[in-house]
Amino acid sequence: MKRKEYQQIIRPLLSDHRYRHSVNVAKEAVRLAKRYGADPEKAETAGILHDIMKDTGPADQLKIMERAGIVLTEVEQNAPKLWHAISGALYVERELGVHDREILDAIRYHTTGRVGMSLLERVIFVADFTSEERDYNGADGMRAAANVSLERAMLEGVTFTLRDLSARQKPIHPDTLATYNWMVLQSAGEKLKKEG
Ligand code: DGI
Ligand code: FE
Ligand code: FE
Repeated sequence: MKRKEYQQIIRPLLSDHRYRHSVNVAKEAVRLAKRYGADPEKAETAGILHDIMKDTGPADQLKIMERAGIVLTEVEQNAPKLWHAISGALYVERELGVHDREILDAIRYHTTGRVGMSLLERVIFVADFTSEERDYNGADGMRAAANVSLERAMLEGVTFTLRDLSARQKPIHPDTLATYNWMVLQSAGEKLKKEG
């Protein structure tokens, strides 16, 4: 399926704002994919579909996860913002017939990240922070980081998320913490190499 068809599929599922965000993330994902050597076509597909379940109600999302036999951890049960990544990947696989594991994982892990993320997963994770309409405090800093390296931007992004979540005393998913540690340790290792 091509971009136009996917756009038509997500359009009725999303608010105007979320639809525009999805189109922008796809565009930014293609740019990053070309810059860093990921597959631009897969980046476009994953970008356009990454938030497909974002505006679907919690009950319907739970149904999708239940039907797939997914058992949520206690943290996940208490972090409904994480559900759209899980239900989204399932929906894209089961309802849209996308079987490309790389695309499905880029959707599945776009919110928390995870250790050992593939290039495509990194591209979508970062594009979600740097898409055109994003105007949070520090958005331009994130865009600058994304032009240095995907890893730099991931570290900035996950640091931002952890700061925000802990300030609001929200539960933090183990994958979010692990992504942070992974990126911090990698960045420390690089510093040592440079100094060495
Ligand atoms: O769907 P988007 O808004 O484009 O972006 P996203 O999928 O990265 O979702 C961001 C939201 O997810 C934001 O409100 C913070 C939340 N989030 C990310 N990681 C965690 C989390 N929420 C909890 N409780 N725990 C996490 O580890
Ligand atoms: Fe999302
Ligand atoms: Fe998003």
